[in-house]
Amino acid sequence: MNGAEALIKTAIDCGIELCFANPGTTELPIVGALDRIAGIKGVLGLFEGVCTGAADGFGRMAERPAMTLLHLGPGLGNGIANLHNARRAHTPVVNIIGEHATWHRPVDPPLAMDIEGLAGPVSGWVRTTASTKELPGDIVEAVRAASSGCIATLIVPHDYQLGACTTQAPPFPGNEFDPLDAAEIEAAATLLRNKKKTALILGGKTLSSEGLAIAARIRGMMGCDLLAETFPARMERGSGLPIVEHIPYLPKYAQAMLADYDGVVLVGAKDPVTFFGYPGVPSRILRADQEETAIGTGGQDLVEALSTLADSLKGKGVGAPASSAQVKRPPIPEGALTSAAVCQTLAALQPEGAIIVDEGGATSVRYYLMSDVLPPHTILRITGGSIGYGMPCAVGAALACPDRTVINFQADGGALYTVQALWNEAREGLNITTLICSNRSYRTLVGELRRAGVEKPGKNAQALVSLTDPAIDWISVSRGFGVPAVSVTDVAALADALKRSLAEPGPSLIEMVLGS
Ligand SMILES: Cc1ncc(C[n+]2csc(CCOP(=O)(O)OP(=O)(O)O)c2C)c(N)n1
Ligand SMILES: [Mg+2]
Repeated sequence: MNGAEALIKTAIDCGIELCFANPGTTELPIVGALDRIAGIKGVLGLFEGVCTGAADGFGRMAERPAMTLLHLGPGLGNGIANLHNARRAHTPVVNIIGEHATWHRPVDPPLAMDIEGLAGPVSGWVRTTASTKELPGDIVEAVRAASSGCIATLIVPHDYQLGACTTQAPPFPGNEFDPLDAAEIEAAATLLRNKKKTALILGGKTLSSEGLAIAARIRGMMGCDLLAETFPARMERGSGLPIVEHIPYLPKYAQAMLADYDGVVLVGAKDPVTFFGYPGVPSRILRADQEETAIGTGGQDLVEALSTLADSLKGKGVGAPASSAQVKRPPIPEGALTSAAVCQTLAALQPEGAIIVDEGGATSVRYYLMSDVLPPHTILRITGGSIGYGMPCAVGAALACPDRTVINFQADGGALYTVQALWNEAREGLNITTLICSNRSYRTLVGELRRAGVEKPGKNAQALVSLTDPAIDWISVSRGFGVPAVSVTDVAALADALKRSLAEPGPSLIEMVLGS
């Protein structure tokens, strides 16, 4: 067995099933090993941002890592933006990056660069394999590190992939959480008991069905509010689960939401801050006089932390646990195809168990107000704010959950960063409906310009925020990648197209030409 085969065999033993790859010469021994050692499906991404975004979507839904296989520094570089999103989402991902043979590296060949330096900022664990015999152990450690909710990047020189490997991999230990911090839990319990108006701000795994049920119990006992971080990596929603509002993206709305709390408890969420620094607007959304405490910080099990907090409050609060909400669907709206109408049409038609990948930009904002008591569904959001995540994330989510419907609620600008993911949808026959929010602009940036005092962008600025001249021909783009597509300009046509798409297996794309 050579090093590459040992790498693949060990990865399979650690539970890796999928490899999103865009290989080159320095990864070819691993490509060959994928053929000789069965157990990992290779999925070619036509751009590395597709590989990394798909690994993010897979990891969010499967709750275990997929592998990426990327070519040297430049390949990793192309994948960085979606690794950034995955890092912010605490998604488990294992990157395997080929490196030049150790004997070739000193001549500084053209593709050589500092791969560790590039990997560091997005990775919780980075290593360059030191010899063939270290490879099996390195893979075990990489998968273990990733499983704790981070990106693990293993850089493997070409000659070590080719060398004979006789070492046995150590057993895969699985993921272990750090022990809970009793003082943290006590501080949170004290805040909830003593402060008048309080909220739990939830993030990470606390937005799972189990976590939300515990949060609802705490709300029932203490009368606190439940809020979610702005762009959660994954959130279960719908009937049977408590309604949890997201902290808004825009500072003034976020400040308004949080202004009246005497204290908040963070559980898997960070201290709320504005996305950007605006002159005269504080970066932190909470004021200094508002008390804040956090539980489950570090590598602890967040659901266990929340559950322990709930147990410690038992009998000391007032009220009963919140009851489940009944399903309430809005009707299909009438009239023009506005952002609100699009959101309402989706809410009216999305099936139970849908996975909604939201990179809807300015269009999807209102969806949340209309969808919190729909049949149960899962939301994946753009946790790191780096656009171009939606298309590949949908691919990864669909591969993780082949029996569920994936709806990619996708702004046009963001879609075009990683549009090649449509080809994967066609190639794998994935059950994904892509709703393109075709406002033919970087609408969010037009709003940001306005906030910066530019009411009417001039010709030059306009050219940098508009997607016209020519408008993107979405039907041709989509069909070109093998995905059937239609374009709609009114609500009735959207409802028809969406119903048809949801009823048929396989991918399809609907361009929604938006007025406002
Ligand atoms: C990788 C990356 N590049 C650039 C940006 C800056 N940016 C924020 S929103 C935006 C435009 C979004 O346009 P679109 O996806 O069409 O959504 P819309 O605002 O039109 O709803 C850009 C370029 C970003 N967030 N991430
Ligand atoms: Mg747009």
